[in-house]
Amino acid sequence: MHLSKLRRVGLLVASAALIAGMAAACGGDDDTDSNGNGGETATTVSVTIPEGAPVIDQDKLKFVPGEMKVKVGEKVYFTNSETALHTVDINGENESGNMKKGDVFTFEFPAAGEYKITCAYHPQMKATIIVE
Ligand SMILES: [Cu+2]
Repeated sequence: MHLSKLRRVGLLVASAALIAGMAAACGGDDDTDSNGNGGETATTVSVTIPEGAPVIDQDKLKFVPGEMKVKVGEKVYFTNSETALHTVDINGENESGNMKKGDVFTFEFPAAGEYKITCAYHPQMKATIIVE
């Protein structure tokens, strides 16, 4: 359990470095990004969070709030308000990739149930989302 968790973090770090390296290698001086996904790794998108939408913020090494109820298919917004790098792992799967300060990750929970939210880097970061 502990071992596999550690390995997972190691893998994430490795793949993040790989992506950063690839982005640097592309450099904008050629047009090799022909796979149709538009070089999304380097893009900053500003997201407007609708009034009243469910938001879980990553701040002071916590998810705030630590528990939330949403409806099936409702879009949940995860934000990072601090300089520490975080992820949104849902039931142990890293869904967000690395989140820097100001990043927003959205997720629509497809089915009712209780979902455990964690961060790959900070084991103390936990939240529960109850989808009904
Ligand atoms: Cu974290």
